[in-house]
Amino acid sequence: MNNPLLNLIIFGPPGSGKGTQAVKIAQQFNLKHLSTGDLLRGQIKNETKLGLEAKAFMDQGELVPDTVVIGMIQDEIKNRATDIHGFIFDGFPRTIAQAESLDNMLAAHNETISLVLSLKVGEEEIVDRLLARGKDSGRADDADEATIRNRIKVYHEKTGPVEDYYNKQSKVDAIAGEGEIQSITEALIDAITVVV
Ligand code: B4P
Repeated sequence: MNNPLLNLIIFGPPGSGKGTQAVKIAQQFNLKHLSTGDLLRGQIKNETKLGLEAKAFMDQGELVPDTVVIGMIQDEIKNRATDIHGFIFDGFPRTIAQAESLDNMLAAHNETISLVLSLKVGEEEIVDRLLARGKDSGRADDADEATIRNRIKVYHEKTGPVEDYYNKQSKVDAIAGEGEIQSITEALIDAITVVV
């Protein structure tokens, strides 16, 4: 029998370091890094219909409709390479509906979420980081403080409950997300090593 895949979720508010850390974790454990933010920005860059639809939501700091992101993730799971050891989901799921869909998609492949790594970062630190990134990222959603604060509000309203959803399954490990990027990576690797 094949070993079960290692399926991780890196979770946290915007700017908590999800993307930054997911790249390193994916490399360390040979996982496929799936960032819905990156996938959506790719669609915008290629000026697809989906990208045009998503851009209006993203620029305002609002969530893109569930059906759009769920469809994207479904395709990625279906077309996965055979030599990966699992997935690290970054920026997904962001709503309870997305979390339920992800559980169902994985169950269809006899898979499950192994661990949710929840990065804890204070609100003012997040605002500082995103404003700093906005100086050269060209991202409209990082460009002004009002949009960044709206993203944080949307996070509390719609995405925060996703942590409770996985807490009920005893799958969440909270990790301090402030400080040196490398020490946070090491704390994440230690937490993952417990479940591998
Ligand atoms: P994302 O691309 O997921 O945007 P993000 O939350 O800002 O990314 P992330 O949290 O990974 O950034 P990071 O901390 O690494 O989403 C963008 C938008 O897409 C959403 O608002 C939404 O509209 C849409 N979207 C995406 N997924 C969706 C979904 N599932 N459903 C609906 N809509 C969806 O980086 C932040 C900055 O902090 C960087 O500059 C980094 O260098 C810095 N940083 C990281 N760690 C640090 C540390 N320890 N110390 C100092 N700085 C650090």
